[in-house]
Amino acid sequence: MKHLLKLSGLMAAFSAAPVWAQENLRIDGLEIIGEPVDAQMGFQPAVTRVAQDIHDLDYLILVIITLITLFVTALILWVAFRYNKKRNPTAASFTHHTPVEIAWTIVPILILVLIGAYSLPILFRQQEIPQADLTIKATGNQWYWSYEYVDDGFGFDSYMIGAPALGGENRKTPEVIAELEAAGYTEQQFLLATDTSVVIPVGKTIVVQVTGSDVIHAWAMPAFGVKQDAVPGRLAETWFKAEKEGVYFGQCSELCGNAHAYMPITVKVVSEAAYAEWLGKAKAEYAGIAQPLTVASK
Ligand SMILES: [Cu+2]
Repeated sequence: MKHLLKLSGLMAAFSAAPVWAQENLRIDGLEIIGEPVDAQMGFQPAVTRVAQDIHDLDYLILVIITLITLFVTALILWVAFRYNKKRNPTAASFTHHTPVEIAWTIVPILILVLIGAYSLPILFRQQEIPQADLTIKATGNQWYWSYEYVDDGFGFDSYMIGAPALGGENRKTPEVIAELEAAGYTEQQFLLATDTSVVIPVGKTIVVQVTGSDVIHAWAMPAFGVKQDAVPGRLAETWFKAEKEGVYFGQCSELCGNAHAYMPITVKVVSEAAYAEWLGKAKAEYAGIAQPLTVASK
């Protein structure tokens, strides 16, 4: 019910004020880096060590599976041509070949050990949460994200610009485009850009505590190599250290209901000075606003 009230309030706000109230918290001049592009073949650019690790692991495994596929295809072709009925009318009748059987057991084990030797350290690096410079709590709701800057005692909700975009029609109306532009985006970023964004300083370790308030959501940011389920009643942690200033887009990545596609995530990675300035304004802007959940201070 609380969410419905919030949603109806938000819709009223949209119709009443096309220019978003967040304008004074805008950070201009940031390059949009983390977004999908037309005809994209690979991943979004990696701006954290973890994301780079994931790309490297993907490349390693791509090489391995390509070699295996070529090898198996060559074997099939060799057998089909060399041992077909015309070229090899009398088929061999043996059923076992011990050296070959040992080889096809040992070689896959070695391949798996090789993959494990690369993937396990990467997995540990993702899962071992370092000391945080900044802790943010992200709560998934149907269908928006709430953020709490737990060190600084404020929080805010983050809705897609143009939400709710349900109904199967193109909801990229002129009003929504105007809102996107007022917030510093283009219509290309419809379905990705949010009214408020998570703002973080560049090169700092950010720990994100992730939970859900109603159903399971997932907080995912491709350019950071981060994807963490938001499970009601549980507090999960993930972390990243973004090395490049810019705007990055992510999506809820756990099917959470009919507006699942309309709860994107926008993160702005900014210089330390710009972050300090934003933090001052954000504290003033959000002071006194009812917090989505109790704020724990460190
Ligand atoms: Cu979802």
